[in-house]
Amino acid sequence: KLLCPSMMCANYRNLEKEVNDLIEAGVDIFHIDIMDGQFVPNFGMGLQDVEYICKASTIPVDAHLMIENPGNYVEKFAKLGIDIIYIHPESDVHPTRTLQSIIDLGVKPGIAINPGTAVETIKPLLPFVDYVMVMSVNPGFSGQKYISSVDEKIAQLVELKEKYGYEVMLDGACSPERVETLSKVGVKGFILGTSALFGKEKSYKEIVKELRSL
Ligand code: S6P
Ligand code: MG
Repeated sequence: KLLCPSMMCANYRNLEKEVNDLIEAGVDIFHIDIMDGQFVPNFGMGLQDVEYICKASTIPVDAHLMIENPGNYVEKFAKLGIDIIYIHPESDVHPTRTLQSIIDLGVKPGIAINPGTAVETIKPLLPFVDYVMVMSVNPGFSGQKYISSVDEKIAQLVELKEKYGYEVMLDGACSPERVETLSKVGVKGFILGTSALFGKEKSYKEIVKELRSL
């Protein structure tokens, strides 16, 4: 499984230590939430954070673009060294064009889909992507409640993943219990925020070890 710390939940007093401790704990991909205050009613991390984490990291880094018209910004993120870009098809009138430009920039393309977006709606995009990230909370904030109606969508996307060649990821309220049950049904990657990784008594190393063993 792929364990992906959501860096907006990290301790900003010492980002360098957070990055190093997480790498040492054995996480797989850093997840960076980018928000524009339009597509979602919040602001996330900035380009300086992206630049710093990309430079400091020895593992892949993704950018989850919760912004309007993501196509206007993908080049900026590619230049900073981002390895995977997730766009929301809900905020892009030309998602296939944007996904193609992500591919042309040498970055791995992904889509993140809101709890209210059906698989049927995004089916034409599946041949273009390496990752489909199911949002199990409405995007914008950490610490929200899991919306269980997405379980059906997860099953549909797992069913289609070999045909189109992508991995299914999950973002939002990924607790250890959910990592366990959903990895068994074919979800490959988990975005870890306050539900599993950050603000706990145990060290990142212990938590990652436990999550791996589930
Ligand atoms: C929120 C963002 C997510 C969160 C993550 C937090 O919209 O896209 O990546 O940071 O889901 O995790 P948790 O466990 O606090 O819900
Ligand atoms: Mg996210």
